[in-house]
Amino acid sequence: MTDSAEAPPIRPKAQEIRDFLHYPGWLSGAEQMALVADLRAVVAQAPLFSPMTPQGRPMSVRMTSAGRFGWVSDRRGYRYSETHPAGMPWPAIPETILAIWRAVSGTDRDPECCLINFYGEGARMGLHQDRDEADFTQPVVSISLGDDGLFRIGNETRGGATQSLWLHSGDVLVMGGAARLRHHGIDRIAPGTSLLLPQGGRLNLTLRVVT
Ligand code: MD6
Ligand code: FE
Repeated sequence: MTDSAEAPPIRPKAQEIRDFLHYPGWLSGAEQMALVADLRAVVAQAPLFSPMTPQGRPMSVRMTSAGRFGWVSDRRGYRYSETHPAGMPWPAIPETILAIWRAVSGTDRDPECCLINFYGEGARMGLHQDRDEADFTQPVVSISLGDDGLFRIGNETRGGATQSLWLHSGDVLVMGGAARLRHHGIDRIAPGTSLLLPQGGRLNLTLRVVT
């Protein structure tokens, strides 16, 4: 008998866009489904919540985290926290997610935070920099699941020309090197473009070394 194990997926080559590395369709459909199952287990332990902006308005994105640190926001501002707003520590980052980081990050360190963002119809994320981590030589790796999201990339300083790309389910994006402090955000999602999540919407995971 021949080996019945499935062949490993063929990985895409990176496409460089404003110093970001974009891997369109890095994850196979089966891998995306496995990731969603792992994320359900995380969300069962650390429920999604709607963070308040420091201005006191609820964000349109719902969030939770895995790893030593999670990302929280309230009247005290945005910060990393070792506990969920309900008081418990965050669940561990699933091995399936660590494997993606190890394949694309180019660093020996493992991520200390996996931020899970859920975008329902109408949710967006304004242009921002990720600059609350201690070491900007460590990249941020993002994984997109579910509906398409329109990602906008700007510059290190505010303003100037921007460039947009659609992120599809299974795409991986690496923000390292010269891209690490560029502004970026999600203008909108395209509801109904993916069947991965039964209720629709978009999940984005961002993996970071915090300390
Ligand atoms: C999102 N992503 O894709 C929001 N940050 O929903 C981010 O804010 C992000 O995709 C750092 C690096 C890659 C990202
Ligand atoms: Fe970001």
